[in-house]
Amino acid sequence: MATSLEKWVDEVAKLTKPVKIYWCDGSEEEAHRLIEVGMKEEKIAGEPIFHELNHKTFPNSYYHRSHSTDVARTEHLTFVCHPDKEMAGTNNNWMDPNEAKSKMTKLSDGCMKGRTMYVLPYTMGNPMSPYSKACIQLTDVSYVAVSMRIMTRMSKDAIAKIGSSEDFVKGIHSVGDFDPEKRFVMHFPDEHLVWSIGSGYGGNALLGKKCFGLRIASWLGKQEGWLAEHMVIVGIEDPSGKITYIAAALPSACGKTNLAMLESALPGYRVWTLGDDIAWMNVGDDGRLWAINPEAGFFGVAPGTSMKTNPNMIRTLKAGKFYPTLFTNTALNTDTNEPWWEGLDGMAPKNMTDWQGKRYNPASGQKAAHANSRFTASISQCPTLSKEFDNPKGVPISAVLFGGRRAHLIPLVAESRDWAHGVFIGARMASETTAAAIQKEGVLRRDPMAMLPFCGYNMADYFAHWLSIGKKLKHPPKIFSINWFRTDDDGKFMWPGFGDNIRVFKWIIDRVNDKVGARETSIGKLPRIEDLDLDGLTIEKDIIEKLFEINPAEWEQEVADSEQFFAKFGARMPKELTDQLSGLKSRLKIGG
Ligand code: GTP
Ligand code: SPV
Ligand code: MN
Repeated sequence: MATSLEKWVDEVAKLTKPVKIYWCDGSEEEAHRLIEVGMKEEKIAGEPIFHELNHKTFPNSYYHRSHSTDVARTEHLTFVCHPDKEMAGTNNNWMDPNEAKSKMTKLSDGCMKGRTMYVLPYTMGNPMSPYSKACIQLTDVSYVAVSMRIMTRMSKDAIAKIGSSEDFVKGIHSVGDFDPEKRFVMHFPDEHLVWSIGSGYGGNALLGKKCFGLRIASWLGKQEGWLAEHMVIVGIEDPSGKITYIAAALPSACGKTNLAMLESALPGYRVWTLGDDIAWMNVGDDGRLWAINPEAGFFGVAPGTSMKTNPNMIRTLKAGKFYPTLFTNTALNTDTNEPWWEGLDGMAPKNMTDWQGKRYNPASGQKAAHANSRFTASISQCPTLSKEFDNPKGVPISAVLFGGRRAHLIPLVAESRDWAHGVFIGARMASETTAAAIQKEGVLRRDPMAMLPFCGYNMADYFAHWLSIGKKLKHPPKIFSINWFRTDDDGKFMWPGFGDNIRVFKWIIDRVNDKVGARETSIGKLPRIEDLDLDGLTIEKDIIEKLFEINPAEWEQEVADSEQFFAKFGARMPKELTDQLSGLKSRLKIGG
């Protein structure tokens, strides 16, 4: 008797009509076979899917160029299909599930003709963890199959875990003909199903990541009492050897991967990596918040990554062994056969092709690598990997951080007054948009908890869920806001960032461990300048003061804008957060 899984695979194959169905086992040997197929047989726009890179300098690394329209997430083509539109909220594009199914069925009829359908069994999280989920993704391209092997725990264990059950997470993916007009990413939260067509790009195609790991998981978390968040998880070791775990939400391309493996500028401090993009957080029996990273790899932004900014990522990228490392839409040094991007150490190569494969002319004023070019690498290669990474229970979180790209207003660091005030800070978060999604860059938009594109249900209910989690925690983490991106009058970053961010984390963990005081202000608790460890840093005192400046006119604007943003959620907005807004107004003496 066929299992539910086998029946489902059969049903999708009848619709999509591949020439072959191949069940992956997630082995190293298999990944190499798939890369061979991508180098020799499969094509995108007439080009092979993979090119082998220089294995002397980049062991086991391969280069991939996407279709030219397929370079980032497409938020405008991403839908949440709850039966009830109100459940999806104004933060999501909504489509009736029946309408979405019939649309996708039409678009998928024969979409895998002439191609292989790969069946990818994987778990999000250590299969031994009570928090992990068994999933199956179907896809018709080797690039996605190989990427999923790096990013998840892919193995037949997932099939064993599913057994004859109907309860598994389903992903249907086809690149179709890459037509942006026929590109959709559809979520069916009640069926634990994601259906995506027309794109091979990470967040649109690696369905365990943003689609399941955040949009659908956030909805499961709401129902089951846990949180699925767009957060990095790190352990910060202080000179006494104590490790304090923190989770930090930053919007796309705002510094999570960098933070995840930061090389400390302060002696005696070390950062241990647990995750760089997604945290699933549960209330433990001990009343603390426990986090796991459901992923197993990094899908990171290449531009700006160097030995100077993020040496541990460069080391990770050069450590390909059991897992291949992929580079997508970077430039290619044609003399050395190495990937290249803006911001990499050293001089730009003399001879290179740009991310579209054309000979690069520096006089063109264009960038050689796409601004959202990325690498895909196994977390197992990271030299700062925490020994708790695979712990099925996860790690206990002592501080939660909310940050963004804010040229003005938001101080380098601020501690919230309490949990509800922290949720208010998260709910009010805003950030300048980046190349991670197809959109205009550099526009300030509200992006609560860095989840605006990823919360799979009504954001007002999500805020209420955050507030309710706080009530369940006997020992809630402290909540902070951070901002590395404040600029001066010339538009230059005032804070050096990267490895120097440890100075901020030192203050944060000292606050958590009750080792340092703070000054109360209208917007929260700020460090006393003398408590910040700025040893070895040349930065003028007035710049430091500017990083903490509270500008009344700017705050008045911020409050008015937040009020408008909250109003969009109508009566569903929790009163606790509108009360927080009134409290902030009266502390700032606005409208009083
Ligand atoms: P996603 O993978 O899209 O979720 O992004 P991310 O949040 O992991 O961002 P990432 O760490 O890849 O950083 C994105 C860009 O921000 C890179 O170009 C970095 O060089 C830059 N960046 C990261 N940290 C800092 C910092 O502390 N200061 C400054 N000025 N730039 C930073
Ligand atoms: C992001 O855009 O936040 C990413 C890349 O981390 S993607 O996986 O494409 O969402
Ligand atoms: Mn991300």
